[in-house]
Amino acid sequence: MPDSSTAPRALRLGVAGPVGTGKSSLIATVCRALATELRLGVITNDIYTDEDARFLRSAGVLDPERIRAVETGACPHTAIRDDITTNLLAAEDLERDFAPLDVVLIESGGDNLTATFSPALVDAQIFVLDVAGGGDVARKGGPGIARADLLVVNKTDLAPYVGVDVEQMVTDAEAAREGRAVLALSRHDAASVAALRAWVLTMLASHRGGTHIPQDPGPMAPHFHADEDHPDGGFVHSHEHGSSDATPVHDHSRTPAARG
Ligand SMILES: Nc1nc2c(ncn2[C@@H]2O[C@H](COP(=O)(O)OP(=O)(O)OP(=O)(O)O)[C@@H](O)[C@H]2O)c(=O)[nH]1
Ligand SMILES: [Mg+2]
Repeated sequence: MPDSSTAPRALRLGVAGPVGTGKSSLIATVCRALATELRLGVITNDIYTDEDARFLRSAGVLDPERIRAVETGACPHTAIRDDITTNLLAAEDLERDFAPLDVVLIESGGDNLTATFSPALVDAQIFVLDVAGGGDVARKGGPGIARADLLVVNKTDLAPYVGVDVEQMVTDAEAAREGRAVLALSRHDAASVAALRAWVLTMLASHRGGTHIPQDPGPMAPHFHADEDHPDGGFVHSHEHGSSDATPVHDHSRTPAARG
């Protein structure tokens, strides 16, 4: 591994995916696998609480002070894609307070299939699905499934209980991703944890070597936000990005409730 003292800054690695697919657990697994050889930090994003940060602190996988919570107060993608200021400041604070860090893992609040990180916030991103969400999810597409740097099909140990064919799910995911990496993972399967660890180390080496170029998985589709303060009870909200770090354009056009 190259000397990290010459690295410009830590690799910022985003972890996104639907609610409950195992993002916090994956981060705990990465910390457990790498905390003795790498200097790590973690930032969690929750809408209303610091639940994920508390879970990770209690998992005892990292010095609790290296785990910081950002309370987004809004739907999670807002803070990881549209206005990344709070997360960027949290990452910079963490990197300064514990300099030098090798990797900062940033967990998105659990959202739906559409939320991805801005490449202005993270250098690389993992999108997490789980078998319990159904074997067909990998075929449903979306920017994270199609173009995250790594797609994880998580909780493979549960596959027999939910009637999912993991191999088929991985094959479907690979087809949706045009050859980008897919990893079937279970925290109970040591070989899969070793593969995840190896992927992180390879990404870190590419980041340090300057050969990894952060990719934008793409914008999300216009979608509905429930908002009880709004007279119509909700609004449609679209995100248009001319470039990765351009000022986002928001279209909060009022509309009767229609789920997206
Ligand atoms: N069987 C099994 N359960 C897992 C695995 N990974 C995570 N879980 C469980 O899945 C549930 C959700 O895990 P979390 O890590 O909290 O998921 P998350 O994506 O961070 O959830 P949110 O932050 O709320 O969106 C917990 O009960 C975990 O114990 C796994 O590999 N196998
Ligand atoms: Mg979590």
